[in-house]
Amino acid sequence: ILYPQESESREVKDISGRWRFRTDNSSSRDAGFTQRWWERGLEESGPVIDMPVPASYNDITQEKNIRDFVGWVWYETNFFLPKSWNNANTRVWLRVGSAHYYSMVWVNGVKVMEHEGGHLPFESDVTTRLQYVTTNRVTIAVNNTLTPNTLPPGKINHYMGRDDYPEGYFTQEYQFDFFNYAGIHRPVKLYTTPLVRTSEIATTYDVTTDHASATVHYRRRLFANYNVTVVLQSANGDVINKTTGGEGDIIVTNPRLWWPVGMSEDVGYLYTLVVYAGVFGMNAPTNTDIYRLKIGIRSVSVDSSIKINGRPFYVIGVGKHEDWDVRGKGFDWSMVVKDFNLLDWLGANAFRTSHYPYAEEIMQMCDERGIVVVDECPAVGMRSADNFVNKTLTHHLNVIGELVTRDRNHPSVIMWSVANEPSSQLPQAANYFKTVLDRVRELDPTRPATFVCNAGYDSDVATAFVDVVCVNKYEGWYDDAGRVEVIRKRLSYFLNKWYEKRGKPIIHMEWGAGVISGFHSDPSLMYTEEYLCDVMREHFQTFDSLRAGSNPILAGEMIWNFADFATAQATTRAYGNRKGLFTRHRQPKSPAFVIRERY
Ligand code: BDP
Repeated sequence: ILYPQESESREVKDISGRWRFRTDNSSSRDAGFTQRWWERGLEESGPVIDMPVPASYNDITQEKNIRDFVGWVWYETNFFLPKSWNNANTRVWLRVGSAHYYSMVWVNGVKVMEHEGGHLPFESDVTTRLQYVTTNRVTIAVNNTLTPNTLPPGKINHYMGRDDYPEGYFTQEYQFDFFNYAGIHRPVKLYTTPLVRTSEIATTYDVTTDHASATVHYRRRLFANYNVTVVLQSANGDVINKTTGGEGDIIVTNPRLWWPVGMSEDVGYLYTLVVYAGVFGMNAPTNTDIYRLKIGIRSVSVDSSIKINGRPFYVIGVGKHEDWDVRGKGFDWSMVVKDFNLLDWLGANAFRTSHYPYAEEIMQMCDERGIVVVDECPAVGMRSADNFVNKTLTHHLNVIGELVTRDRNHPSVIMWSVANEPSSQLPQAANYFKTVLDRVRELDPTRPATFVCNAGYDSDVATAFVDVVCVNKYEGWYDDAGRVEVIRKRLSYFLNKWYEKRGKPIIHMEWGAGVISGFHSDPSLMYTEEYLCDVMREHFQTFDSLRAGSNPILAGEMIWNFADFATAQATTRAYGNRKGLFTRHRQPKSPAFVIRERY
């Protein structure tokens, strides 16, 4: 599923904007289906309100019922199509960048697709469903309900038979620490291709140890009778080399390698692979499909450290969220570019897409700006035994397939993370994670794979199958709260224990402390800006002692979190999670300056 892109053979029409919207408030939440709202149109079947797309719907209105809604919500819009699209050699695709969590889509009253999972794109060929003499209608129903077998998982609590609760009352419970924002989160687009088109491209690279030469291996989904030409161009459009065929190699002598920030002056160099696909034969349509894929040539390996292009790479990064005020998890260019500018200001060289795949546009910016990514599946909050069952596993494997297919060509992605903080001490976690990690390596043998662990080094049973041990620990916060003086000793003991256990490089993936911007005290107290600064200085001492020397065990550090973010309401969360270096409005707290100094 390639990112929709314009070319000589393709046009893109973004139909995001102001859509009509309604929550299904019926007690069974199925009025939309029994009354077939997609047939008559939303306005014909009840009241509608304005809803921006892309955006989470939760914080757009003044209604608590909409913010906290659980169940089906309905979106609808109309669009016209250019007459030029109406010809026998053009296919039109409808593509949703992502919608959380379960989606059904109708075009002009006919169902065209269904998709499970809140963070990855889905598309369908809608050519035969479209009208050119009048307007078209697209209807998207989205359900945010989380169950023990969704990713992330959750549970619906019914209060049936309880005289002390309102009749029919139920709640959505989940064990992950961010608000379950929902709706159409990424742009909805229509795009055209010729009948023959490139639908998938997979690239991998080999770089010689002296960096004098590289081979780009490419594989395009191949059907019979295709005539494929592949041209590799430099960033300024010079032809480097070309070849033909649906699968093959392109040799690059003296390649300009892709480097992350901090490793070279030459950051984020991208080539373009131009893929031309046409059809042989007498009645073949004349036009050729042209798709341009940006690629970066680099290698990733793991031995005693993580290596990019054969050189040790030390991660200095942040955990992030797609989280902004008003729009929730809705894609917004201003927020995205602002965040990259702040990453640059910090000097960070990496982030993890905690705890779900981020927008494709964000991945593209990482490629260009040389920001390394640990690309994570939405498997967060797997805290109970009923999550580790076949039904979840089947979906997990699907998500891995969709994620690898979407992101495998991004040079910025250096590692896959299949989960965050699962209960990896449960006996069934061993086989579960062996299966998902095997799958990700089978689909992509060129990158290391991991999951992020917070089970004890003495109880975890699943990190045996990871390439890099990634651990979360909040020394001075959840552990030894308020006792900064023990951090150095305790952290160093902890990381050494992990190294003894697995003998693999470690990334300290999450650490930090809650800070309410504007709270101050000296000596520091928890929740003040000074407190996190103190916690940081202690961590840095330990980090430096473990990354130096002849046998460094630490491959990186990622502070939690880049910015404050929304969570479910809880007694431990004062208006969301406050561990951000920046406020939710992207203003720095004092610890941000300490990190900037270090990074
Ligand atoms: C970790 C989770 C992360 C939370 C963080 C916290 O991985 O999602 O936000 O703790 O509590 O357990 O701040």
